[in-house]
Amino acid sequence: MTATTDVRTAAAEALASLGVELPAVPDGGASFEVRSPLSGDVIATLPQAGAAEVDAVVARAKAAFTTWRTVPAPARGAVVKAWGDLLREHKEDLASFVTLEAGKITAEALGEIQEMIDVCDFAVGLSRQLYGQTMPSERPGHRLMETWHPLGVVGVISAFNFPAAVWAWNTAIALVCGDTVVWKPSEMAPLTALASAALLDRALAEAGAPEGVSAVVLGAREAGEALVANRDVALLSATGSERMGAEVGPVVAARFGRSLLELGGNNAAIVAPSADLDLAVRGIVFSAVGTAGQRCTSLRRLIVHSSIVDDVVARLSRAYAKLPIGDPREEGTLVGPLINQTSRERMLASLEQARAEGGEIVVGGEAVDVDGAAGAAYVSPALVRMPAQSDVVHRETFAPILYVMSYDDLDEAIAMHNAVPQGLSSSIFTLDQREAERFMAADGSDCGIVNVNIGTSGAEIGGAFGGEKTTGGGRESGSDAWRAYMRRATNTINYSTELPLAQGVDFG
Ligand code: UN1
Repeated sequence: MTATTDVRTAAAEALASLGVELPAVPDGGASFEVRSPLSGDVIATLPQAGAAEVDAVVARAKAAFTTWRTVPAPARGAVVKAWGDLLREHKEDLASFVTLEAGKITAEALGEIQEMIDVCDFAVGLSRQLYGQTMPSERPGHRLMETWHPLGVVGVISAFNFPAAVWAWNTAIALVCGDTVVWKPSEMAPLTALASAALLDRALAEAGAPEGVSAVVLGAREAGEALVANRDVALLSATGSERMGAEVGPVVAARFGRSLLELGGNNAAIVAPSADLDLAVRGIVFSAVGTAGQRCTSLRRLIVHSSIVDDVVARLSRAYAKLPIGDPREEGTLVGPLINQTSRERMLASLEQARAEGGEIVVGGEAVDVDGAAGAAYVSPALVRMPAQSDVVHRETFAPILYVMSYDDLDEAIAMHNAVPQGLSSSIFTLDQREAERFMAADGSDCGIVNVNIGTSGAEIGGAFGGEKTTGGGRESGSDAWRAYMRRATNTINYSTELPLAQGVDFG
C-alpha cells in the first residue's frame, strides 16, 4: 500500500488553479470541518448556513426567476454551452476535488466530470426541443395544444458519492427549462461544489444573467430542512438515503411542492447459463467495486444459475484477490477508500450479520491499512456466498459487498431479484434472447434501469435515470426527464365565430 501524500496541499493547489476562494467563517458563526477520505485529515473549515440564510438565498433565486424565465430557451442553452466548455477546460482540476472529497480513483473522477459535460451538451440541444403536443379538438374551429413553461426555483440536495454530476444533471436541465437552482451539496464534499459552481457562475456572469440564477448553500441538516420546507422551492430534487427521502417527501408534498427523489438501490444482476462469462465477470467487478461500492447503482446482489455458480465465484474471487486498493490518486489503484469510518463499521457489521445468516465470505471484507492514512477507511471488497433467504441481502449497505446466490429457473431468479424494497438498477447476463426479453418485460425486473450484458452502474446521461419502489420514483437527466422541471399549460383556442361547448353541452 502506498503512502498518502498531503491532501491539504492538494486541496489548496486545486482551489488555486480554479481561482476559487473559500468563504470565511464569520466570528462566532457556525462552521463545519471537511475531511478527505484519502487520509482522514481536515482539508477545510467552512461556514454553515442556517435556515434564515437558506431562505434569503431562495428569495434571491425566486427574484432571479422572474427574469430568467423570460430569456428565450435557446439563449439559456447558450449559457449552458459556455458552462460545458468551461467544464471541458477544467476537467482535471474538478476531478481532483472529486477524488479528494469522495475518494474516487482518477478515472472515475474524470468520468464524473465527463458526465457533467455530457449533460450540458444534451441540455443545449434540449433548449431547442422543449416541445408541447397539439391534439385534435372535438370542436370545429378550435385548436388544442400544450405549452411548457419554467417552473420556478429548483432545490437540489446531493450526496457525497456523486458530489458534482448529480447537481449538474439537475442544473443543466433546470437552467434550459428556465428555472433557477439552489444547491445544498453534501457536507462531505463542499469544495467540489464550490469549484463546480464557480465555473457555472462564470458562464452566467459572462452572459449577463441575473444574480441568483444559481446558488450554493453550505451546511448540514438544518440547511437541507430549510430548503425542503421553503414554499418557494417549486421542485425539490434530493439524492440520498431512503431514510432521508422518507422525511423529505412528505414535507414537500404537504406544501404541494414537487419532489424528485433518487434514494437507495439494492441492485442485482442475474447470470444465466448462456452468459459470456469473461464479459460478465468484467461487468460485475466494475459495478460491484467501482467507487468502492458507493454508487446508488453499485451491484450488491448476484443471482447465478446453479450450473455455473462455482465457476463464477472462482473467477470473481481471482479478480477480487488482485484488486489494487489504496490512494485513489495513484495510477493503477482500482479501489479507493470508503467515505469515513462509520461507513467501514457499517460494512463490517453487515458482514458479521451475513455470517450469522449462513453466509460465507469467499474473499475480502477486511479493513486495509494504507501508509500515512491512519484516519481513513480503506477496505478490501467482499465477495460473500449467501443462502437465498437472508435479511442482510434485502438491506442496502453502502460499501463494496457482493452477495452471491444461486437459482435454478428464471422465474425464481426474477422473484429473488424483485424481492427487495428498492428498485433502481438491474441487469441480466445472457446470450439467450428469450431470457433477455423476459427480464425486460412487464413481469421481469421491477427497476427503473434494466440492462442486458452490462453491469448495473455507469448509466449514460441520455436515458432517464431513476428507480421505483423505495428508490423514490424520480427521473433525472436524459429522455423526457425535463418535464419534471417545467409546468404544463393546456391551451384551447377558438378561431371560429361560434361558441360550441365541449361534451356537446347546450347552454341556451
Ligand atoms: C449515483 O450513484 O447517485 O449510473 C448516480 C451511474 C452513474 C450515476 C450514479 N452514471 O453509475
